Amino acid sequence: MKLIGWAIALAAAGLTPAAAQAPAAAPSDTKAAAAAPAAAAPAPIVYGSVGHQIPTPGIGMPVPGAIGIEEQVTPLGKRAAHFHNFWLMWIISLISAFVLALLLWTIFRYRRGANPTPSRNSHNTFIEVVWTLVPVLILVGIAIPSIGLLRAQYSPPPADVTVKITGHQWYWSYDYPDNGVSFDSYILKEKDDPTRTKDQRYRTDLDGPPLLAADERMVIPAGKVVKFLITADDVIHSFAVPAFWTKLDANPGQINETWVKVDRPGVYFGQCSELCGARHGFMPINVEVVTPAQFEQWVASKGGKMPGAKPAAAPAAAPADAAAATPQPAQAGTVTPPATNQAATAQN
Ligand SMILES: [Cu+2]
Repeated sequence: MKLIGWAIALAAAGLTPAAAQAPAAAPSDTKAAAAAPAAAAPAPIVYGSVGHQIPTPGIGMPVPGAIGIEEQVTPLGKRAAHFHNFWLMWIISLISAFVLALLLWTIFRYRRGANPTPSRNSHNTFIEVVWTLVPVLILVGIAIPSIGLLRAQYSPPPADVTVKITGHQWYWSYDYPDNGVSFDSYILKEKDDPTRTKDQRYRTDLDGPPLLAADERMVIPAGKVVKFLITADDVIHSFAVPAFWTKLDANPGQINETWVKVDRPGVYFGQCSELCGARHGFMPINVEVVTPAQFEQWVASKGGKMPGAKPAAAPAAAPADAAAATPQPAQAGTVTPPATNQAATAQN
């Protein structure tokens, strides 16, 4: 019993036999950590490297004064935008013009001065059949391509990459379950933002437009089918990237699924599109589309692996692999200042 009592006492003090050996190692770790801040100061961002590609003005972002839909970069988006711009807009414009012309004609032709004795007809079978059938035919004509689009949206082809997207108050987190990569993404504050801490990275035009630039971007490969699994861990958010034709609610306890295939590399911006609280307007979405080779490089820089590479990488060899991957030219600059996310969490 005494032994058990001692064991309990040691455990309570955090000095279980295993833990008891730790203090010997801990001080050296602490020293290393103490020495680290000077040596491992936030690495400078290398713009143009993977994860920090420079956005193209006007592409994948809103443009002041512009109207209409953003240029689409996914097959579904192109199809939907074409349907909207060249069918729906024409149909509703013609119907509106036709109804306006009928109204004007009625107002002038049948005014009291021009038509003192009004007709007393209350039925006209032919015209009643026409004004019932024509709208039905128009609606059927619109419904057929609409249903085809919906079907395409909810019938994803087999995914090459899967990204789980979680909305939080007020930031996004991205997990690549097949690659072992996970990170959070916060808005980049302006340089003169009084809530920005001294060491917190601030936005520049190379990151993206104000209120739309994030410290970490979701990176996906071009020309590949990417499945998005969208959820939330607190309240309802909405994952929206206009250039992808993507807007899907992120509901707690539920996973909504959609997919994209982006052929053109670039940086694409979006925002949470569901009122989710005080800082709803400050949780931007940044998606960087890179070549498949750059994507592999990015996954390695995040400490992950490509699914096919799993059997080759034994656990013991993992650090060596990571080290081998590091010296690649673009890697050095892709390290994000470690303080950023934590500081941002405190700020948010
Ligand atoms: Cu939100």
